Amino acid sequence: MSHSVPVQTVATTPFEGQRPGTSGLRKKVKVFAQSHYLENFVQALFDSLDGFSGGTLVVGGDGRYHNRTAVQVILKMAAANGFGRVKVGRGGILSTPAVSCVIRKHKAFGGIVLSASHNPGGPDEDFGIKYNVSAGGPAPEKVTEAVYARTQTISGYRIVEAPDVDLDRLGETTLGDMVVEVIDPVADYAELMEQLFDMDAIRALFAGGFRLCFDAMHAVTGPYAREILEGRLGAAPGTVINGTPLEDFGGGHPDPNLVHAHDLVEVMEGADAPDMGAASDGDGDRNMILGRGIYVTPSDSLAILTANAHLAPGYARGVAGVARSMPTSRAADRVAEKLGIPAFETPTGWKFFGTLLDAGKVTLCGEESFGTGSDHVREKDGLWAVLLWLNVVAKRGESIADIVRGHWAEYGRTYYSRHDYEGIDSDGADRLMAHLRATVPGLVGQTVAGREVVLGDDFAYTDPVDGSTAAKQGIRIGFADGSRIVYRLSGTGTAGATLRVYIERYEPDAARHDLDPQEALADLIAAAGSVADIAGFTGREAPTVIT
Ligand code: VG1
Ligand code: CO
Repeated sequence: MSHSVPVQTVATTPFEGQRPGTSGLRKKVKVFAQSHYLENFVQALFDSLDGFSGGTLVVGGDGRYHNRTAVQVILKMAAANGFGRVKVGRGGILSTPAVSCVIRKHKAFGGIVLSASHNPGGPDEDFGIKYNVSAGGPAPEKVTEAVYARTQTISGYRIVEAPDVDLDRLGETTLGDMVVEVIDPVADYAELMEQLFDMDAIRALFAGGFRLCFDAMHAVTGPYAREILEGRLGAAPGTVINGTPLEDFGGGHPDPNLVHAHDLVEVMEGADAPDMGAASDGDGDRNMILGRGIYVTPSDSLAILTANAHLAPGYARGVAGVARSMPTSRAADRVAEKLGIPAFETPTGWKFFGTLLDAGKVTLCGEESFGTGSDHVREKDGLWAVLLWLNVVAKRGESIADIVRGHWAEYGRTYYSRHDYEGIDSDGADRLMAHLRATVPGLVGQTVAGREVVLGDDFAYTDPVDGSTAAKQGIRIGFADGSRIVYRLSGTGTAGATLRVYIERYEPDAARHDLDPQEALADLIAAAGSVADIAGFTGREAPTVIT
């Protein structure tokens, strides 16, 4: 049954700067709202893909301002370009891990995620678009570079002339020859979670009085967390706070860290704090884990989950290998060594984990930026990490603090911190990186911060599965005692530049596991500032955000 709707080819001219960064194309809403801007990018994407005619596309976003408008455009362009079906989340909502899950489960050709993740939302804030391939993961660089190249030569895009689709009613309608299926955004994802975790054990944990506070930060995870935690697992009503997705995330910055998740931090620091605190970001792929009186760094979380994943039914067979992004601390490497499994170090961004996951070389992956995930999907997954922690706590019968301290006692503690200098001048940032590129290799053999420098380079990566390469992925300074300083510029910002400085130090002595990380790292932090002359190049005396 086909309803003929006119397909229009609209003439257009290229926009500059449509190059996807660490995780898709992110710009201010005002940029995306210009006529033809989104359309050009979407057409460039479709022009760069082969063989989707009649295939299925998954579409959803984090619900931020402009989400619904963009979904309607994409539906009409997908119909005009020959997709057979689009599965779109009700209200245009799908978390990033849910998109990955739906693509995989329904063998879709690919998916489009509308999100700028942890960046604020609203008319004056950020928007973003990202393409995921049929395995469910972010498109690799060869795809994103082809899309970018196409945006520079584009002269027209295809779109059907039709009224908007009702995104709020579940079920199927047609747009020309294409079926639009509005799906429950939570159902497929929740079913997958039930297959991975010991739901009975977690239910018993909650029934026994264990209390969790989950801060959805007014972003996409609210409906998922309510359904799974309060609905299926019996956590007390009110466990999920800020659980309704808002277009502007309540004016906040939906980034689950100690600075931005202030509502959660207040609960955890208050009298009668719950046993566990957790938060997720704008699009639901990040997580922060807190215990009573303890903050679990994302790097430690990856290491601890690697050591304990076998306690969850989905990972009972063990972990094949673990991968972390380069700036993520080496805590997971020490677990891998003990387990006798491989550990991989990849550039920043989830797209670099895809080949390793597809090849079965790794089961768990993580990034220091509050990202943890596994081979269940091809994205990092915030709620998944919370559920795995709950599963581990339920099985071990220990508090989060005891689990973390026990881990440190067994493997040593890796003190870790990231210092961000946000919104700095791009030229200064580029000059700082050029200065480091020129001088850091010469530090090898010298003493910095009382330690011998054994490594000084700009990280370059060759994918062990497909041989693809990525250069200039961050300046590394490695010391003989295992300490590291890493510098890189953010690839997700929309204004100016952000310098990220990552600092870590390994401390095997359990008698010294109780230091404040900023104190434990003080000499390395000072060295990081002087080696890069951060004050000189950026004009900043202190970072804007410390995590
Ligand atoms: C940041 C993080 C990186 C993460 C990326 C996308 O990138 O550092 O680890 O993969 O955000 O996460 P950058 O280039 O700004 O450092 V999300 O939750 O924004 O999709
Ligand atoms: Co995110």
